Amino acid sequence: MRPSATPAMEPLDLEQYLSHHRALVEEALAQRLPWQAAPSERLNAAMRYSLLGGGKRLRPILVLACTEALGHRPERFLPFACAMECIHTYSLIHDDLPAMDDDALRRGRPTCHKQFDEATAILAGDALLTLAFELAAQPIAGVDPLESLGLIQLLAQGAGMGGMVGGQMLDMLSEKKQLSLEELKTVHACKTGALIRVACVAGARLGGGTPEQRERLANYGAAIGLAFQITDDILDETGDSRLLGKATGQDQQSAKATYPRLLGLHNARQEAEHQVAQAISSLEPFTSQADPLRHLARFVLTRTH
Ligand code: GRG
Repeated sequence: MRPSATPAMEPLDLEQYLSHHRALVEEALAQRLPWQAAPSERLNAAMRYSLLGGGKRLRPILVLACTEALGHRPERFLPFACAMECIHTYSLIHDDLPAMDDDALRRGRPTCHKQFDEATAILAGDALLTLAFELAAQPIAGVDPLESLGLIQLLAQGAGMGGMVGGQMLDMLSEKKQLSLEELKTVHACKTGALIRVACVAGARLGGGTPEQRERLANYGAAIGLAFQITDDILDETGDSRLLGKATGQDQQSAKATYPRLLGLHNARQEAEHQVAQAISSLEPFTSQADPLRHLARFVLTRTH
């Protein structure tokens, strides 16, 4: 049966939680990454321009919040969390290129290829993807290196042909096709959902979760991943491009299949709410340490950017 309403949650200042965790991630991205290893100042500048130029930091925060749900302090896990943000940022840089979405604005600023040039943007994306694996391979105190190896594999699967890149290919091929709802769900699950789910599973595994806890956090991640993408489709139709920091109406212009187009705005919103309710119910056996995850699930639905 569909859970119709989300259960009551303890109050939590999500804004404060998000800004604290965003600051942790941003400090780590700016100060702790091996920037001095880049022999090209231009490549370094393009990578930093995109990586340090805003963004919600949702994926790294999910890694950290899942470890916290299992009773850990988050700082130890920052290198892996940063790896997730590097992969996400690379995907945005490449997605904005003329050969893909051809966007001029991202996170409220000129896209990487507009600020630099196309070749530099391609290389900055490539270097961020590679840097992600360097970070994910950093030993973490208290985490078995074999577990880390498994997480590197998980990251590759979520980011690669079976996940985000595969989903992007399906998405591009689908631009001129009528997709069924099931097909659209597959595109979304791969393109956007895979990385969000990986963030949650990685947090569960880094935090030493039991098989049941891992499965529950994986289900949480899959559900909020879908809710996130449906909300993204809705924001493309109804959102404010100034708040979003990118152009809106892109999907309509390209006649792309989206949740609002296939289901109508009202039903698309209901489906996103249903996914959020599912996500929250996946967390049922967790203590109040999982409250940030519960609140984050609602944030995915109500976000304006
Ligand atoms: C180019 C390999 C490759 C993949 C691109 C992520 C992606 C796949 C494309 C981005 C296109 C897009 C707008 C997808 C919708 C969902 C999404 C990933 C939005 C951007 O993520 P946010 O909202 O961005 O987390 P910030 O800027 O907050 O980090």
